[in-house]
Order: sequence, then C-alpha cells, then structure tokens
Amino acid sequence: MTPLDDIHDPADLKRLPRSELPRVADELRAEIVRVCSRAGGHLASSLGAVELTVALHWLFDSARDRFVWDVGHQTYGHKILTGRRDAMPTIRTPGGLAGFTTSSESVHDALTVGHASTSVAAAFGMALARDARGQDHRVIAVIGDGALTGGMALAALNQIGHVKPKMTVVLNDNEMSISENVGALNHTMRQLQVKPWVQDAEARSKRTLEGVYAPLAELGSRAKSAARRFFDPASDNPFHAMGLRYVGPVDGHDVHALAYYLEHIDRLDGPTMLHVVTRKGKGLEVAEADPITWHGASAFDPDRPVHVGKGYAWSDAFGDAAIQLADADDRVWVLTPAMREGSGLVAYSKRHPDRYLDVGIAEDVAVTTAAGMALQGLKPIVAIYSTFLQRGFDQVVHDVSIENLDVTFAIDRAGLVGGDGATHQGVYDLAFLRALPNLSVAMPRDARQMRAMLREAQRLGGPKAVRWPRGSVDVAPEAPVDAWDAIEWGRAEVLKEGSELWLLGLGPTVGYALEAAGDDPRVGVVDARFVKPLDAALITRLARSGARLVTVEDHALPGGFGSAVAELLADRGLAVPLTRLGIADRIVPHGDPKAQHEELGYGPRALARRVRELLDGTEPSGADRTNVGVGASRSGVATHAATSGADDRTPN
Ligand code: HTL
Ligand code: MG
Repeated sequence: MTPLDDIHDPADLKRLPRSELPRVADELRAEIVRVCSRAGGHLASSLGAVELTVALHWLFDSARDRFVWDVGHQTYGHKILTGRRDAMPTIRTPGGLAGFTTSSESVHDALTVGHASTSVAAAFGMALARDARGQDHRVIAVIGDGALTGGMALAALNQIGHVKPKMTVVLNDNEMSISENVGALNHTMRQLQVKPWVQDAEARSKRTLEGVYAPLAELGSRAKSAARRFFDPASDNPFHAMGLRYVGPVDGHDVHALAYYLEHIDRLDGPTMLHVVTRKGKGLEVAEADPITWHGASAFDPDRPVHVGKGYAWSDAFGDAAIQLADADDRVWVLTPAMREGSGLVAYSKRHPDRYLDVGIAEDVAVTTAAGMALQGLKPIVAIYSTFLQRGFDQVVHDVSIENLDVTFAIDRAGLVGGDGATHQGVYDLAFLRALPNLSVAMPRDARQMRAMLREAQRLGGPKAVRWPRGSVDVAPEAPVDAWDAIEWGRAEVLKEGSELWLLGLGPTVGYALEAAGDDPRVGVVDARFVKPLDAALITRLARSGARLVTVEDHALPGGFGSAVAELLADRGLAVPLTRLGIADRIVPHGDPKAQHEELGYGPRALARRVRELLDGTEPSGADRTNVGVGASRSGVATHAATSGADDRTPN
C-alpha cells in the first residue's frame, strides 16, 4: 500500500502529515510514468510539476480555490490527485479523459485550456470576480517559462501589477518551452536563478525543513538574510517592476520549501509571483536528458524507455521543402512561434540558423515580424499550426492582408488533430482566412503538390496560405526546386469523370472521395486544391451539367470550403443541388481523427453510403443530416468507441 492508494480525493492528501509529502510525490511521479508508458501523453511537463502539484493540493482546496494551470499539459498529477486516477489510462483516447484541464471534466479544473499564456488573465478575472462577489477563495495561476513568452501573459501581469488583486502566480521555470525557451526574459530568469539561495541547494532544503511554519522572525540569521534576498523588491527584477511581489527562486522539487512559501504568500495581500525552478522530465532519466523528445510521448516500455518515431510526416515534407526554398533564394526566412519540432524545422534551423527565427509562444509576433520582413524585401514563411494561427488573426488581417505583403503561411495540423482535442483542432482557418482580401488559400493532397504550392506561393508573392493536415505523407522524390512540379494557382484538378454526382475534395478528403467513388461511372471526383481563389470556371461547368455537387472537407462547415462553393453558386445564380459535408456547428473533442471523420459523415465509408443515398434518391429530403450523433457529450468527452492509432495520440 502506497500513500497514493489512499488518496481518492485531495482531502485524503490533506490529512497526511507534512513528512509524508515527499513519498506522495515519488509515488505520484511513478504513477505518471506508468500512465504515460501505456497511454502516451505530456510526460515531461507533468513530471516536472509533481512537487508543486502535491504542495498546492496539500495546502489548498482546488474545488473551491481556483488553480489555473497554463496550457494544462502539466496536470497529470493534478488529475490523479483529484479523483481521476482510475481513468488516467484513458487519457487522450476517444471517450477518455482530456489531455488538458477541462472544466466539464472535474470541479477541480478551473479552466478548459490547451493554448498557452491564458492562465494569468483568466486568474486575474477570477480574482476580480471573487472580490466583486465578496468571496474569499484563493486564485493561483501556474504558468511555465515558455508560456510566459506570450504577450497575453505579459500584458495580464502588467494589469495585475496595476490593479493588485490578491492572487499568486507560480512561475514554473524549467528553461524549456517545447524546445529550449527563447527571449530576453528567459535570460533574466537565468540571472535570478544564480542567486546564492539556489546555488546552495542542499543547505537550503535542510534549512527549509527546519524552518517550515516558523515565522520569518524565528528563523536563524542565515536563513533571515536568505529570506531577505528572497523577498527582495530589487528594482532590476522584471516582475517586481511590473508591480508584483517577487518571491524566489525556490527549488521546485523541494515539496517542503514549496509548501512553506506558498503558505506564507497566502497570508499576504496583493499579487505575488513565486518563481519555482524545476527540471522538465524530473525523475525519468531519458526525459531529463532529452526533454524535447519526451515533451510528448507515445506509449513506451517503462523498463527500457525508447521514443518511437512517427515516420515521414507532412511536417517533415514541409521542413525539407523549406530547406530547398531557402537554399535557392537567400531572401527566404522561416519563422516559428515555438514549434520547431512540431513544424518539422529541426533540420532547417541547423541548415539556415541565420534565416530561422523562433519568436516564442507569440503567434502575433511571428505574423507581424514576417510582415516587417516582407516590407523590407524578404520572403518570410510563417510556419504555424492552424489552431495557433487563431492567435495571430488580427495580425494577418491588419499587417499582411491590407498591405498585400509577400508572406507565406505554412499551416500545419489543419483538420482534426487527435489526442490534443477541442483546443487544438485546426478546423477554423479556412473560414477566417477566406474572408481576407489579397490572401489566398491552398491545400495539397500529397507532398509533391505541397512543395509545388509553396514554391508558387513564394514566386507569385502576396499573402498565400498553404495548409496540410497532421500525420504521415508520401515522400516526394528528391529534386532541385526548379524541377518541382508546376501548379497553376487557383486551378482544381479533375481526378475522375462522373455523370451524375461530383465529389469535391480538399487535401485528405480527396482520397476519401476517390475511395467512395470507386469505379462508379456516375460519380466524379475533383481535387479542389484551392479554396481561394476557387476554380470558378470548373465548378460552374460542373454545375451547368446538372449533376449534384458534394463538397467534402475536414473543417467547420460555417465559412469553410463548402460555403465557398455555395457562395459561388448563389452569386452566379446556379440552382444546383449541393451537399456540404464537414463539421457542423459543434466542438469536436479528442479522438481518433479517422474514426471521427466517419462519424462526422465524411470518412470514406460514410461518404460511400451518402453517395449511394444521394444517387438512389433515398436521402431524406430537407433533413439536416450534418454530423448526426457525433460530438461531445456535456463532459466534452467523445461518445464513440476507441479505434485510435498511436500516431494521432502523440501529443504536440
Ligand atoms: N502556442 C499556443 C498559443 N499554445 C500552445 N499550447 C502551443 C503553442 C504549443 N505548446 C504546447 S506546450 C508548449 C507549447 C509551445 C510549451 C510550453 O512551455 P512551458 O511549459 O514552459 O509553458 P513546459 O512544457 O512545462 O516547459 C502544447 O500545445 C501542449
Ligand atoms: Mg517550461
């Protein structure tokens, strides 16, 4: 029987004596490794936050106090301690626990989250609401050093330091984002860490042990001077300069020290930042040695942990294409908002370190920096996930589209993304990009087409977006840029002729359409390739033939590819039967994308059924058939069965 076996609720933890906390932490760490070895997941971040998690839950009450975890990917320990231990093996799998904190999953999850840098503003709002409503609960944001590079986090701190509500911001500083953290503040945090307090780790933890609960005045003189440094309001401290009380740095793996300082801070008024130094991957040798690889793990053998590679992905195809584009033209730059690995840019960053820029978790900065570069004659490529481009939308409108600048957006993870779930689905970019003047949007169906589109985007200039899904792709045969396929911008491709019904696919749904069409001579298949500009001539010709049109997209229906086709038909007065398949107006939770495509009605099998119904006239007329029976239950958990492939479950 371990201490953890007796913890079914945080109240059980609170009953344990302080001396038991290190044992709980060790057991919690082992449990996280066990869970991730079977289910995969955000292993390294969760391991680094174990002591912090134990200290917070031992002291405070997450059902009432608000723990606001940034990103929510470091919360496996939090989930285990808050009654979800038995469900942990299902994490990130269809119908199982979400990978991030999710308010509908537990009263202990204050916020549904997945994108970085939101915790501080959300916690600020909660603190203001508490005060406005005369409540007295605690509000504690926990933000990583990576997430702190986001403008929203910094802007929120700036407000907190001005308004000064009582709240604690724990800065969990492990010197890592997914890759090495970047930015000037990152260097400043290193300097803060060099304080003697941190250098003298062993003596410190002994001292802290002796000093826990003792009021500061009762501490020995050495501890007192250390404590003075600790609460040092030095004006060169950036957080103090923003109006927060700064405490730290504290060894984030010393659970007694954490409990001591958290409790002490709790007695103070106003906002306090507690700077906690942790090690990403703490306690699992391979993860400590290589926290980048182990940021997100697939299932592994806990006795011999080896990271399983993913094969050749769309991101790799992009990275290879980017290298060649930059080889061929020294005006090419690639910018990433903290997603070097996920965007396939490791090799590029080594090959062209002087034309590579990681701006931190700051998508807005990536887009507007690219705009500045383009204004001055460079040809920047912004490599960005669809879901994170949402953070840079205004910048795309205001700084790129209006100026009609030569910025190429290389949009990864377009479509449903699997285990990361609702917060990370890349299913809105067509809708928000399609509205923008000057900007056009393409989606390839294979790696050759992808690189052809990227080259053409750069050659034509202007704002151009090329988007592709998560997952594996064929390897395009190596060829110099000049020998890449030609592609006519805005031209769709007829892949199969048909007489009665045309399936118009985009990216991955082109393959679905071909599969569903089989060799039925009545069913034609078009690879649309461009959502903007649409191939109006081709679509008009198909519409005039009297055949039914069916658009198929892995994207939200409102504003998506099908909407673009519907607008074209309406604008040209073409009254033709049109069926739009895609994601209706709903949130899609984590799951296996291929299974979800079927349930949403546009996977190959569902599509084949639908085509038969449409051709046979058995389609129920007038009924809204979009996405029947699919989607999230109130808990945000998928209702469908598990058929997931490991690849889609690997976290970002
Ligand atoms: N951009 C935005 C707006 N949100 C997210 N979540 C990402 C990108 C991708 N992302 C993560 S976790 C992470 C990034 C960049 C690194 C966070 O570093 P931090 O925490 O220092 O805050 P650490 O991992 O414990 O060191 C996910 O999508 C999960
Ligand atoms: Mg970090």
